[in-house]
Amino acid sequence: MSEDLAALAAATEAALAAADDLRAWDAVRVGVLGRNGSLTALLKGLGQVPADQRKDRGAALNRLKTSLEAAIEGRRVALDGAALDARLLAEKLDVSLPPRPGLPGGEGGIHPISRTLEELTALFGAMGFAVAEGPDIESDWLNFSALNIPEHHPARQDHDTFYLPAGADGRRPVLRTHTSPVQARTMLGQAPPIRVIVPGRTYRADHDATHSPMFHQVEGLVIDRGIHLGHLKGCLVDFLRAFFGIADLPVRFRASYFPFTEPSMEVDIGWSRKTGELGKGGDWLEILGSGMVHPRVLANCGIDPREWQGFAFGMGIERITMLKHGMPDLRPFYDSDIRWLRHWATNPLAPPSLAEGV
Ligand code: 2U9
Repeated sequence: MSEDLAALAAATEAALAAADDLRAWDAVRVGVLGRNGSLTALLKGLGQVPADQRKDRGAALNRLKTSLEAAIEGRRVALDGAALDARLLAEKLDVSLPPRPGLPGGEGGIHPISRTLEELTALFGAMGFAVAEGPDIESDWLNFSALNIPEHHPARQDHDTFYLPAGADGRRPVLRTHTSPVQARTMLGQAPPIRVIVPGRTYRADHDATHSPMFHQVEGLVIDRGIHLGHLKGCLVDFLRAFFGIADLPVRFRASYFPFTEPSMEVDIGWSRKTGELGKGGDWLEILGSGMVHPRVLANCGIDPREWQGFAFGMGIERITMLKHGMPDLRPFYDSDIRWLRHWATNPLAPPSLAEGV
């Protein structure tokens, strides 16, 4: 190799070794291979080389170009690797550490929806209820027909259902409008007695300050011999007083209608419309729906209504959470606003305790 080429090779090697970050490396690359780079200048000068030397000089320049490109790329790979190592070291995170709710900001806190779910599980668990879950996408048979809501029943419109494209059977699956299909699945899958609560996401095409197209419900189902309205009332009064932490909370049962229960009752609790305080004030606030499971629903789900009876109930988890804590608006539940979360999240290291009251 002629002297000037050997000098360029040595100078580039030294400059690359001295470049200890990607910015310095890029300056070397541009200085050699760029439009005004030193190698580019040599290549441009090839035309001035006497004709008898031009072939050898051209070949030598090409070999030099290949080897410089390889050296430059090799240095980039090394610097990239070193930068990644440094970043991994600096951003080291111990994922096995517990959340630190004591830190300012309370990161790692429990979302109020999750907290209410934990409370429901603890309260109903103490009354002997298991938790059942099911899919968000259901057949219209499980979401409606099994529950005594026939094809052209107005309840199918009332629920503002989200339909999915039809499957091979020509029927359109739905995003479940309530968690009731899970109780139907439970009855179809296991013999009574049954005692379950079913918390989960539900979907209705509705959106304002008190409605979200996705919201959470908890429903409950008890099936046994000789179950009657007295069991329903005792269970729900005990639950409401424990959940709201008010031992003498007034509870009122009002006749209503649901296709899947007969008789059906809506349940109100006492509160003050003026102050928003629960438990006193002489006004009534609707809190949940309930009833004795319709014999046709039992039969649809493979249970003989002459032998078994049951009660069921349902409520909105956002709604009972808002009422318990005096939250005015439903939408922040899903906004992931860190200031709202810091205010409402609870300590993961202090789960609900029945002894202390949830
Ligand atoms: C089966 C049999 C009976 C579940 C019930 C209600 C009453 C009810 C609403 C309250 C407010 C839902 O969140 S909400 O819109 N639910 O009023 N739900 S009885 O009854 C069932 C369910 C399944 C097999």
